[in-house]
Amino acid sequence: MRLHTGLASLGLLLPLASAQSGSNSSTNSTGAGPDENGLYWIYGEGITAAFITYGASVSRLLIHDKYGVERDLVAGFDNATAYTLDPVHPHLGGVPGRYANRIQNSTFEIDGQTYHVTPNENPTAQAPEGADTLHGGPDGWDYRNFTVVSHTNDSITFSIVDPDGKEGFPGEVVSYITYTLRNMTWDLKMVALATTKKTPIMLSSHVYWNLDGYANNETNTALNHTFYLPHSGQRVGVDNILIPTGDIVANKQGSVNDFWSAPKQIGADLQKPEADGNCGFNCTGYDTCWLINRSQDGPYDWHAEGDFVARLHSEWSGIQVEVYTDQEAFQMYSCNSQNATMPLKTTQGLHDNPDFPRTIPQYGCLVMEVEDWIDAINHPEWQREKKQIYGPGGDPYVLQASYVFSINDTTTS
Ligand SMILES: *C1O[C@H](CO)[C@@H](O)[C@H](O)[C@H]1NC(C)=O
Ligand SMILES: *[C@@H]1O[C@H](CO)[C@@H](O)[C@H](O)[C@H]1NC(C)=O
Ligand SMILES: *[C@@H]1O[C@H](CO)[C@@H](O)[C@H](O)[C@H]1NC(C)=O
Ligand SMILES: *[C@@H]1O[C@H](CO)[C@@H](O)[C@H](O)[C@H]1NC(C)=O
Ligand SMILES: *[C@@H]1O[C@H](CO)[C@@H](O)[C@H](O)[C@H]1NC(C)=O
Ligand SMILES: *[C@@H]1O[C@H](CO)[C@@H](O)[C@H](O)[C@H]1NC(C)=O
Ligand SMILES: *[C@@H]1O[C@H](CO)[C@@H](O)[C@H](O)[C@H]1NC(C)=O
Ligand SMILES: *[C@@H]1O[C@H](CO)[C@@H](O)[C@H](O)[C@H]1NC(C)=O
Ligand SMILES: *[C@@H]1O[C@H](CO)[C@@H](O)[C@H](O)[C@H]1NC(C)=O
Ligand SMILES: *[C@@H]1O[C@H](CO)[C@@H](O)[C@H](O)[C@H]1NC(C)=O
Ligand SMILES: *[C@@H]1O[C@H](CO)[C@@H](O)[C@H](O)[C@H]1NC(C)=O
Ligand SMILES: CC(=O)N[C@H]1CO[C@H](CO)[C@@H](O)[C@@H]1O
Repeated sequence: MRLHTGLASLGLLLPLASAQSGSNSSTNSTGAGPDENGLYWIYGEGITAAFITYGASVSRLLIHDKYGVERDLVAGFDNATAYTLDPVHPHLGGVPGRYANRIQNSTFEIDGQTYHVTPNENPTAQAPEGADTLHGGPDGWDYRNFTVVSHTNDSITFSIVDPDGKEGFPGEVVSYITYTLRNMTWDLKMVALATTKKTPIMLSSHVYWNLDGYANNETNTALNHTFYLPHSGQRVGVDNILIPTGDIVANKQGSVNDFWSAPKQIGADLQKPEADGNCGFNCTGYDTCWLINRSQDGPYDWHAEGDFVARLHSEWSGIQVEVYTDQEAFQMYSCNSQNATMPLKTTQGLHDNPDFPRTIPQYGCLVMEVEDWIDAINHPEWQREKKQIYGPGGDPYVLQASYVFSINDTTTS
């Protein structure tokens, strides 16, 4: 196969050829390989996680709460095969790609040429397959098995080769996803190269969090989680199927979408009329792309301690996570469409409380996605092309993030 020389300059020349064959020869040299459930485990101080090849998804993320009880904070299934068998509950902890979030009318233009990608959301009479493309299409990256190219005690690297024309996207994309654990911290690094043609690339990590490990005995929602977006006074304006209109909207202080002026519980404003329709037609809640404005204070180091872009905290468990990233937008989805059909894992929930069935109810979780400005490929007026369009010989796409966990035992009473 062809050598991807661009990766060498990134210090990323990995045994792609052997990995491509699907063998496990390179996976067990340093790590232990998958367990009987198809999970690849890695370890850091105070944190343990497991991943699966399907979507390069995180399947377990274990942190001890303020009482010392281990909690599994991410939604998913007990074993790797179950993910592929339940198409109704997708995107569980994986990497949406090659273009996360929605593409208006499933089209975009590069250098005067129009491309049509496969639609998969919001079907209408005129567009029976869908009016837009969500998370890279019906066979986006998080519906495919990645290859494990490296697995050690504290780190795992997955790769995917996305062929030219797949889901309608131009050119081949080769990507490496590396997850590493250290002291109470989950580090993510995603690199992608457009090897043959110019193409849009936008990745993210799509985890359904519940900082109580879905085991809160007072409420089974995440509405009492406190959320804070200190750099996000603006958001991307959307229409009633969540397609960006091009307008950048102010989150006025005290409004439903204001999480910048002070931390606020997710449920705090959902009774306000302004919350109705906030996540699309007939939807009350959040599925919002906030912008991250940091450059006003000059150049910044995205991982400077204390300069997180988002913070989520649950008083019940005491578990807090601060999200650091080099990305310039942040999506939060409050699980508005969950409807108590997604089962909890055996590692989660209450096993003896009839009040709380072992499923995820509406508002029972929270998705947090670091990303670039959504659908910027259809908004040249935003001038994001260098962050969205990649081609052979150019810079690689890079996404970095750190999820820093701690125990914050602040109580409001
Ligand atoms: C994986 O490795 C084991 C142990 O070396 C070997 O027995 C097995 O055949 C390998 N499987 C594949 C698919 O190569
Ligand atoms: C793996 O990492 C954990 C956490 O850092 C450590 O406690 C453990 O000793 C390591 N195991 C091996 C085999 O290195
Ligand atoms: C995997 O999980 C599914 C859903 O919980 C279950 O039906 C299936 O039996 C499990 N498979 C294995 C091999 O454990
Ligand atoms: C992906 O891997 C899972 C096991 O981890 C397997 O059940 C499934 O068939 C694989 N899917 C494809 C498309 O290879
Ligand atoms: C949507 O795309 C189709 C071609 O797929 C085109 O005919 C139509 O004009 C587009 N609609 C809008 C609103 O851009
Ligand atoms: C982990 O972080 C905690 C809190 O910041 C610190 O007290 C501890 O020394 C760190 N451990 C290591 C091995 O760095
Ligand atoms: C709820 O859980 C907390 C923390 O584990 C525990 O202290 C408390 O007793 C539980 N309350 C009930 C009613 O079970
Ligand atoms: C939990 O959230 C509900 C709804 O937003 C609110 O009424 C209640 O006061 C909150 N409870 C705590 C302990 O913060
Ligand atoms: C609006 O949502 C509610 C509950 O989510 C549902 O019962 C109702 O049918 C929906 N209405 C329309 C017009 O879709
Ligand atoms: C629950 O949500 C799933 C996924 O959106 C959907 O397929 C299913 O029809 C819904 N079930 C009920 C009972 O509303
Ligand atoms: C702990 O959480 C509370 C409520 O979310 C917040 O006000 C406080 O700043 C947090 N403390 C730290 C050290 O992060
Ligand atoms: C898949 C596989 O072969 N896993 C093995 C990797 O190595 C560890 C430790 O030697 C074994 O326990 C696994 O079975």
